[in-house]
Amino acid sequence: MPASTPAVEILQIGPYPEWDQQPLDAAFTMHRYFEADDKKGFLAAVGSNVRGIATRGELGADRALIEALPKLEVISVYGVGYDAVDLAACRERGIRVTNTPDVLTKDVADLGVAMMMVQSRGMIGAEKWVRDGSWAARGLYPLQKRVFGKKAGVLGLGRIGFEVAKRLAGFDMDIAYSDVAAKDYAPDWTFIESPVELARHADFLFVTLAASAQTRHIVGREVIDAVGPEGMIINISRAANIDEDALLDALEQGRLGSAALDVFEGEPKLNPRFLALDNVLLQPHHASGTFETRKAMGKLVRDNLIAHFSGADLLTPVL
Ligand code: 8YV
Repeated sequence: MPASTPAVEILQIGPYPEWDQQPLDAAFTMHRYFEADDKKGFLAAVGSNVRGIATRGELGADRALIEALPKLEVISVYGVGYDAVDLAACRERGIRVTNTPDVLTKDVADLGVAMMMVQSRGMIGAEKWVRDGSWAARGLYPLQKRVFGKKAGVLGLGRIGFEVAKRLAGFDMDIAYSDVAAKDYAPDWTFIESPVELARHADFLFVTLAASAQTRHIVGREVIDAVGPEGMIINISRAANIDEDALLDALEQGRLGSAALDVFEGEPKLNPRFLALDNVLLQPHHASGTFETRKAMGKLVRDNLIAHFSGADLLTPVL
């Protein structure tokens, strides 16, 4: 495989770390869409020669963008989720799509479990309690909720859900999961088909589903109420899997105990109602955000593009 194909023009939808940007710039002619103030004008100027898109999971590529690129052949996603890429538009034109599965699975699971621990044990408030002198002035920090031995529900036992459940087993939890069918690789965990029934079982409900039109708002009012005032919902998938208004209502009214969220509708802006709540832990969509994983993701984005333009098999094709 040639190490560089600088004549190939790629539209870059979002920024990458320097260690990814440099090799991309060496291998291709990169057009930085995210830096253009006038996006339409930018596309009009460079779009006709663009043969590839390098994007990020949450940014994807919509139909309008795809249609503005008549020579587009491949979209390489920096992320496992490709829900923001218009796959129908890609299929119509035979455009290939790649993502970065596997390399991020364990980091994402780690963060989900860490969010459960931090929120359940009140660690953010406890840290403040130490720093602002409350410990000395006001005494002992209020007691918090136990994690070990509780009931967990994993909604979506794919790669990430499986790693979450494996970790929860280390906390002696009673683990159940929901998916389209029972998984033979999960003989020790209980299959509960209905998300509402799973939520009823769970003290901690992990949302680990790949997002699609079918899973939109799968966690709606009924599921949220089934988790209930003592329970917690942890979302490390996509915001669209949860009905955010229903979640906010339940958190505000105490119908749901708490939530720990890494993803938000309209991120990086988020609904200001979240900021007024103290029963929610907010993270800036960084479940895959470790040096090790992001380097592996960047390499896969690059290697998929290089494979495509040198006629080799794609490493991690979606389409
Ligand atoms: C990344 C993600 O944070 O894998 C995904 O689908 O959303 C995340 O890993 C994101 O794609 C980086 O921009």
